[in-house]
Amino acid sequence: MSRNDKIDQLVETFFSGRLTRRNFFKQATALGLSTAGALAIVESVFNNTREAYAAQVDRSKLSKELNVYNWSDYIDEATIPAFEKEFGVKVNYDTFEDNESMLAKVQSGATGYDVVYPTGYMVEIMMKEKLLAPLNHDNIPNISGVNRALRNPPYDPGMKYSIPYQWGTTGFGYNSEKVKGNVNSWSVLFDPQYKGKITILDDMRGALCVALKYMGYSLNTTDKNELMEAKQLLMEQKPLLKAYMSAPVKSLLISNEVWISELWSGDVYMAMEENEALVYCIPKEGCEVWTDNMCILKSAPHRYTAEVWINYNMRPEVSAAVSNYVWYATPLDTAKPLINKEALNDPGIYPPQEVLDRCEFLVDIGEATRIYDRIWTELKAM
Ligand code: N2P
Repeated sequence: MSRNDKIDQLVETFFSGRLTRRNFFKQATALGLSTAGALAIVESVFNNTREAYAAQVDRSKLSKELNVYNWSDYIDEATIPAFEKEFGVKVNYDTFEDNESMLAKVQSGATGYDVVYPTGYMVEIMMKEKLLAPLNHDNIPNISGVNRALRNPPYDPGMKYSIPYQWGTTGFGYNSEKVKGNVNSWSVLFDPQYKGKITILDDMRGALCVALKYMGYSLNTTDKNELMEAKQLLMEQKPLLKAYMSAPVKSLLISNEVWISELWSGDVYMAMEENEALVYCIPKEGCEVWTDNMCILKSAPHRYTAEVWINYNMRPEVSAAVSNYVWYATPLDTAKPLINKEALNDPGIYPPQEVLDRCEFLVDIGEATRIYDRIWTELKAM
């Protein structure tokens, strides 16, 4: 094989996700390429694919508008304006704070939403409820960039109804100037000396996770006794809490009003940009690891445009810009070369395997949802 063929093969292997960035550069060097040379090749592949993707869109089939329903603080500032400009589609963008309220809104009907962003276990629930439309992969060629480990999630093997958007973990953020000692356990969220300075996610599964993992149980348990123990623990904890609070807690962490918050990795990193004392912790007992996904509702009025939107969001530079802005991890191998080094090398954002091994994905807990619901309602009413 000629050197050029070898380089072609190397680039192809890299873009199919079968090679880490590091090994790509190592092998490129072995083939006599400089780092700059290897980068230039990567960039030219991006440019070619960018043009190819753009050419594939049948503009006559695009709708004038698209209705997107995503988590708050979960997109780059340029994502929407650049899409609107390139395709001439107006994006109506709404946000939510947790899976259950998103589901309730969708179930209430007539939302007009096209694209929604459920977490893995919620994809499973929405599939069972027949709320999602199958995706036409022909219109989403960038799907080839999805990391191999994420292509066949148990809730939707083959990504028939969902495509990973970003992934991360749900540990906690804390203020290292106020919370002293070796902080590495959920136990600080139950420590009376931090009374009034602690928050838990305002989210049924998220709140139960804290107690279940702290006690060494699975965060998917359906065992009544374990759930009652978790409830007891959360009831004892409630007087220590400032509030159950999700995304909005970032401003309280930044102003030092709250010192310890169960929160999603990237949201903690966003707060860290404004307050250097903040640290993100994946507790030693483990926590939730998740993917959030792009899905199209069965009731979507603009299915084709929705697929074009999803494909656009999977362009390497678009996905990487989101990750670089919100500090979550990209599921796309094709986007990884464009991710900030600082983030890529941060074990809080891209945790090593031995840390991920302590974490669990949420799954739909079926009938037991009623027990969770009841516990959550009681806790909130306390
Ligand atoms: C984005 C929140 C991500 C949510 N701000 C966790 N699934």
